[in-house]
Amino acid sequence: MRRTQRSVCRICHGGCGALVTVEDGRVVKVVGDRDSPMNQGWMCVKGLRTPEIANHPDRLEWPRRRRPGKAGGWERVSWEAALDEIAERVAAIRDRLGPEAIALGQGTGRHHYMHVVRFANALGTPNWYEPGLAQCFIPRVTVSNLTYGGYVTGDYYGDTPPACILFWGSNPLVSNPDGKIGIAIRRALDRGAVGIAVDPRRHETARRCELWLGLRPGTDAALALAMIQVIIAERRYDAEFVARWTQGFDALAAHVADCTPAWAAPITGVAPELIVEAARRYAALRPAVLEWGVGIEQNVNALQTVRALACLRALVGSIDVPGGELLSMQRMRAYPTLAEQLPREQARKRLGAERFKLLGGWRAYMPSAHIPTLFAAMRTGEPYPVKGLLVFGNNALATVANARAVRRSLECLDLLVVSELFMTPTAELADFVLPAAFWPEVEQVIGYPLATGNLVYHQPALTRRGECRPDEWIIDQLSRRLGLPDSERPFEAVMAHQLEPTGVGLDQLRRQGVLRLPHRYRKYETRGFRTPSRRIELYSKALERLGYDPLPSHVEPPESPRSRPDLARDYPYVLITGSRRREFFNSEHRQVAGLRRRAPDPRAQLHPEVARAEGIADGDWIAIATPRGRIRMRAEITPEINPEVVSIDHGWWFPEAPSALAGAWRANANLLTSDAPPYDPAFGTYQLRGLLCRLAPASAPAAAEIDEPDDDPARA
Ligand SMILES: Nc1nc2c(c(=O)[nH]1)N[C@H]1C(S)=C(S)[C@@H](COP(=O)(O)OP(=O)(O)OC[C@H]3O[C@@H](n4cnc5c(=O)[nH]c(N)nc54)[C@H](O)[C@@H]3O)O[C@H]1N2
Ligand SMILES: Nc1nc2c(c(=O)[nH]1)N[C@H]1C(S)=C(S)[C@@H](COP(=O)(O)OP(=O)(O)OC[C@H]3O[C@@H](n4cnc5c(=O)[nH]c(N)nc54)[C@H](O)[C@@H]3O)O[C@H]1N2
Ligand code: SF4
Ligand SMILES: [Mo]
Repeated sequence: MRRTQRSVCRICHGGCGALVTVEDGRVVKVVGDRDSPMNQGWMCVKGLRTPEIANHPDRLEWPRRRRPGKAGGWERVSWEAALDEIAERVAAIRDRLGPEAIALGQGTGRHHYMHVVRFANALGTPNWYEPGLAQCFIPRVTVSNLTYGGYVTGDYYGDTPPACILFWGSNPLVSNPDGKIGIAIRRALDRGAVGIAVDPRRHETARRCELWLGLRPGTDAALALAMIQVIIAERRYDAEFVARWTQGFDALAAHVADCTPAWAAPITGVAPELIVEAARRYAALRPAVLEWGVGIEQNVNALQTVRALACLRALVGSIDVPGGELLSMQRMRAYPTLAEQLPREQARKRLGAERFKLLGGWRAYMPSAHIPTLFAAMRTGEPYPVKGLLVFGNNALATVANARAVRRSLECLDLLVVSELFMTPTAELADFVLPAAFWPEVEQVIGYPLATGNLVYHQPALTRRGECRPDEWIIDQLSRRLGLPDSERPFEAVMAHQLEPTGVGLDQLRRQGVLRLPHRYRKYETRGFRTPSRRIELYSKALERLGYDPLPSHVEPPESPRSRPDLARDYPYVLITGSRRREFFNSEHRQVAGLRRRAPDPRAQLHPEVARAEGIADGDWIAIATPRGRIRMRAEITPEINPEVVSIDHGWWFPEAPSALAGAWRANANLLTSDAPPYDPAFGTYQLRGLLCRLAPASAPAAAEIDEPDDDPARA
C-alpha cells in the first residue's frame, strides 16, 4: 500500500512542510509541500534524504545493554527488561544520593525537548543540560525577554518584505535556524531587501548582501556600539518611536558617546567608513530586520554582545510592523513541564545556578545546569556526586567543549543511558542504548516560526522502524516505573492541552494537518511592551538588580591576539568552529552516503595569505592546533574570509572507523575548545569561537585508522 500524507520535517530545528510517501510501512519519498508558507515546496538536501536516513542499515532497532565483564560488547534486551532495570538503577541512585545525582541530557531543539525538562522536574532533579543553551539561543531569548518583553523575529511571511536585513553572525541560507527557513529569507532578498552581513566569513548569505563587514571574531559588541553611536550622533534613529516606546535612551546615548567608528575600527578590523555606511543604511532602509545567529553567542561576552544588538534594533523602530520584526504571539499553551513539581530546595541545588543566574537561577528563561560545573561534578563528586545520566539525543563527545573531559566525566558514572537514532561515540560509552524513533515515526504538534507560532503543524506518526520508540514514550515508561507525578497522563493529552487556546482540537488538526493564524501587528500600542516599564528597556534595571551591567560594553576575548600576544606568537590565527554546512546537522549524517558524498571530509577554511605563509595548498590535509589539542582537516582556501581567521567544521566523527568511539578524535573541533573559565558572567557561556590556533601540513588519515586523543596537545 502506498499513501502520501502532509507533515513537517524535523531533521533540523525544522519547519519545512513535507509530503511523505509511505509504502508497505517504509518511507519511500519526501518532498516539499508547495502549500506550506514556510518553504513553498522547497526542501534542503537533508530533508530530501529522509528516506535514506529512516531506512539506513545502521539505524538502531532494538534496546541493547552492555555485557557485564571484560569481554564487552552489547546484548539485545527487551524494552521491558531495559526499562525495568534502568528505572531500578535510577531509583537506587536517587534513594542513595538524592535526585540531583541523576542528570538528564539532550540535544538541540528536538521534538522531545520539553518532555525531557518535564521528566527532570518530575524526577526532582534540577540538573539537565543541552549543549546549546548558554552557547546557543538562550542569550538571545533571555535578552529579548528582558529588553522587549518577548522574542523578536523577522517577518518573511506576510505581503510586505523587509527593506533591509542585517545578518549578524548568522548564515540562514545554510542553517535554516530556530524554525526559520532560509528560503523565505532568500525570497525577501530576491524581492529587493538590502542585505548587510557582519561575519568573519563572506558566507553563502553574505554573498547575497550589498555590504560585508568581515570583523574579527568576538568584537561584535564594539561594532554594534559604534553603529549605535553613528545612528544617535547623526540623528538617524526613529525619534518618535524611541521617545514613546523606549526607556533609557539618554543613558545609552551618553554610554556610547565615545564609541566612535574610529574607536571600533582597530578593535574590530572593520574600516570606519564601512561602519558608518552600514549604520546609515540600516537606519535608513525601513522596515529593517536584524537576523542574529549563534556567532554572537559562543563567546564569554555573550550577554552584552546580544544586548548591544537588542539596543541597536530598537533605534530603527521596525518592531511588530509588516516586513519588520515580529513580536512573539505563541498561540499554543506552554508545554506542561511540571516546573511546579520541582521543590525549591532542589532548584537551589542546580549546578552553576548561583553563579550564572540567567542560565540556571530563578530569572532564567528555562533553568538548566552549567555544563562544565555538571561534568566536573561527575568526575570529582564536588560539590556533590552526580552518578547517573540519561541522554536523549545528544552526542556530548562531539558537541560539548573539551571532548577529553567529557569522556572522563562519562566514564565516572554508575549509569549512562543514551537514546539515539545511530550508534555514536557518546552512545558507545553507555550502559544502555535505546533505539529512538525518527521524525516520520513520531506524532507531535508544533508551532512555527518558533517565536510566533503563526502556523501550527501536526506531524503524524506514519511508520515504525524495528522496535524504535519516540523519546516521549521512553520517558513516560520510565516515569511510570518510577511512580513520578502525572506519569499516567497519555501523551495525546499533552498535545491537546497545548492546542486548547487555538480553539482547534487534536482530532481536527490531525485531519487538516496545519492551522494558520494571522499575526496581529503593533500589539504594544494597546498595552505596551511586556516589561516592567511597558517600554523597550535600553537601560536594563532588571540586569542591574541581578548585578550585571545595565548597558552593554565590549570585552576583549580572553584568548586573542590583543589579550594574549604571548600566546599569539605560537598560535597566530583566530579560530572559529562550527560554521554550519548544508549536508550535516551538527554531529549527524556522516553515515548518510547521499550527504557524505557531497562533503566527504572535515573542512578548514583559510585565506590565501595564510595558505601562502604556511605552505598549504587547497585540499591539503592540515593539522589545526590550540594549546589544548590537535586535529586534522582538509584545507579549503578562500578569499571570502577575514585573513586573520581559520574556520573549522564542528561535529565530526567517522562512522566508518572500527568503532564510533575510535572515530571521535581525528577531527573533533571540541578537542581544541576549552570548558575552563572565564565564562560569560550571566549565562556561563564557554568559548567555541574566537580562540587562538596554529596550522601545519599533515598526512592524510587512513580510513581505518584508530585515533586517540593526542596526549601532548602542544605537539603540532
Ligand atoms: N565546537 C563547537 N561545538 C558546538 C557548536 C559549535 O558551533 N562549535 N555548536 C553548539 C550548538 S549551537 C549546539 S545547539 C550543539 C548541538 O549539539 P547536539 O544537540 O548534541 O548535536 P546533534 O548532533 O544535532 O544531535 C545529537 C544526537 O541526537 C541524535 N538524534 C537526532 N534526532 C533524535 C531523536 O529524535 N531522538 C533521539 N533520541 N536522538 C536523536 C542524533 O543522532 C545525534 O547523534 O552543539 C554545540 N557544539
Ligand atoms: N545544515 C545545518 N543547519 C543547522 C545546523 C547544522 O549543524 N547544520 N545547526 C543548527 C544549530 S544548533 C544552530 S545554533 C544554527 C546556527 O545557525 P547560524 O547562526 O546561522 O550559523 P553558524 O554557521 O553556526 O554561525 C553563523 C556565523 O557565525 C560566524 N561567526 C563565528 N564567530 C563569529 C563572531 O565572533 N562574530 C560574528 N559576527 N560572527 C561569527 C561564522 O563565520 C558563521 O558564518 O544552525 C542550525 N541549523
Ligand atoms: S531545512 Fe530543516 S526542516 Fe527544511 S528540509 Fe532541511 S532539514 Fe528539513
Ligand atoms: Mo545551536
